[in-house]
Amino acid sequence: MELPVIGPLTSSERIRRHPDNPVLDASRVPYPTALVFNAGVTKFNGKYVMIFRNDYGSLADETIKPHHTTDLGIAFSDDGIRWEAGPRPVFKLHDEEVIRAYDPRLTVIDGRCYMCFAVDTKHGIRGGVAVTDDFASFEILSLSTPDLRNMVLFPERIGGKYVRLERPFTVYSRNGVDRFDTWIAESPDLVHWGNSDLLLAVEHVPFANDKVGPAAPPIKTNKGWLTTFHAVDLDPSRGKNGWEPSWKKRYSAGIMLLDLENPKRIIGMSKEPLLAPEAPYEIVSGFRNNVIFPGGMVLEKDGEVKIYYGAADTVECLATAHVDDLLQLCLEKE
Ligand code: BMA
Repeated sequence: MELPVIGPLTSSERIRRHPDNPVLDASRVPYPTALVFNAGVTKFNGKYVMIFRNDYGSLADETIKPHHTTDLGIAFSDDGIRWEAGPRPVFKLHDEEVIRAYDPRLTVIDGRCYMCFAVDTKHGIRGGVAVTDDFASFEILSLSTPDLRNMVLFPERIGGKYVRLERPFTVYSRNGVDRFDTWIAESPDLVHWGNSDLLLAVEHVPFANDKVGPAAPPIKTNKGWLTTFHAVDLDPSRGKNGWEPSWKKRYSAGIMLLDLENPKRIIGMSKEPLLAPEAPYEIVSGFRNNVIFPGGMVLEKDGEVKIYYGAADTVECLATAHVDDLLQLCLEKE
């Protein structure tokens, strides 16, 4: 299959990277870690909470490479900008069958904090949903069949059902290559998931040629559910770009608006990336450069939206925009 080449990409003018970026990195975590990124962030009982992916492998030791040794750490903040990491990781899955859990996404529903996460197992990648009230103990409610990941929950039931976005890995039916799309599913109890539908396909997004999937969990606005997505383009001519021998992908963030009552309906989507890799911490000296992966979105009372994102699979960053500007991006015609 011929890959359409996606040229240079730039970020929207409606969003600003925070001057304190990265807001969290390995140097500010009080235990050994190599990469701190792809965090889920929410507000819970008046505090900002972040659960981040902690890849603690060593670059020097081939047997414990980062991206292979992962647990989840926690950080708290009073203002969403200055973060303090907790003394130890809070979540880890690893046994004979399970390799690791990663890429947490947090959503508060009816006063409880739910966490979606990906699980690499020896028999495929599974999507998990857990719940916690204290960020110390987590009850796992469900694990999907493989291959599925990047699940995010909506912050309330819609038509009586819990709803999530997800990204199955449809390798066989998509000619054996990455061509992964965003799907939407619902559940009566967060355990049984079904009524699945395709929501957003790669070919609908002008800045993707490889995969599009959920990013941060949606936020509610008076015009609809506002949600980011990750959009990946692959260029086989790209070579070494980071610490790995070869990295040919670029991850950007897009934004779209879904109908409040029927989130299977996309009201609008920006045809341009919201955030494309441009800042030094996104494009140089990372594990995988050119990766932006939002995992948390907080709507403040004054209309500011904080978007937290992993940069270069190495650090955690923050960008801000006004909610009206984000809605306009989704609604304006080209
Ligand atoms: C995916 C996942 C993400 C990561 C991305 C870019 O396969 O591992 O966690 O951010 O690749 O490396």
